[in-house]
Amino acid sequence: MNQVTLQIEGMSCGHCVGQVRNALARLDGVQVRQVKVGEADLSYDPETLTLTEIVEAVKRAGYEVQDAGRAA
Ligand SMILES: [Cu+2]
Repeated sequence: MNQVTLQIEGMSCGHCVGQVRNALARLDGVQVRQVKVGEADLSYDPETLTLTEIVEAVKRAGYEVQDAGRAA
């Protein structure tokens, strides 16, 4: 599993957090670790899906990923 932290633009409240969490949790191969306003920590299986697909899922939920850096 790869760990990644997404910096997400457009989130402002608990509703946004729920939307992003749901969008991520629906993806096969993704384990959501923490979602807060502006940021999502997750693990994903690179053999199941790519980081690009994860970013696209966040976009479809209505938010922009500013940065998808590897977590330390
Ligand atoms: Cu909101």
